[in-house]
Amino acid sequence: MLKNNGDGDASLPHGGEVFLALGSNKGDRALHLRNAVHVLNGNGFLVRRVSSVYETDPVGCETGAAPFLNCVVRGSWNASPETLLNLCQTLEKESGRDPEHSHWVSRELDIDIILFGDDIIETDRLKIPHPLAHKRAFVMIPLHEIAPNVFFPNLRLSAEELLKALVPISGIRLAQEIPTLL
Ligand code: PH2
Ligand code: MG
Ligand code: MG
Repeated sequence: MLKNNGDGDASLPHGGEVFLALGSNKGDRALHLRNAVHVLNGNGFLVRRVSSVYETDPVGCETGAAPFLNCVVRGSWNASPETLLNLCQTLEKESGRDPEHSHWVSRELDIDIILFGDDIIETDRLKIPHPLAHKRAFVMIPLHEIAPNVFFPNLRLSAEELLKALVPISGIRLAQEIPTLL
């Protein structure tokens, strides 16, 4: 069986590689992302790699929404995807995000689980691989930057192959003024 273990820990049941997409378009965007990386790392999510930070035009948000900062974080997690989701949601709330938010409005912090090893999960709370990830340049460009060969088990394609299918790409640029988050 194919394992998304890249240079991760193959002894973990899910192949060891978890990818999170982080986004912020409200408040001190860089601070929200930086804080999220550090708090994740201190709470059982071993951060191995963080992509560059990209500034991206909002997709599908309210009119006049500010641009996002987006990045992708690669790491390992040795508990269930549900407990990782709980941690992500706690972090989102702690950063000031309105818990009643709709999916498509501006937010201080959004953390989406993109890939959880080779797992395919479809529950009310969790859909992994994230069902829209492969259509979003603000996910696929940073993902491809740090893991071009990572495999989407549902689509049976790599990040590289999926990114190629996304052209033309617009509304995304390197956020030059943001120092690396790790
Ligand atoms: N997240 C959304 C909706 N739209 N647009 C950009 N550019 N970046 C995001 O992270 C983003 C978005 C819902 O999660
Ligand atoms: Mg999201
Ligand atoms: Mg989300």
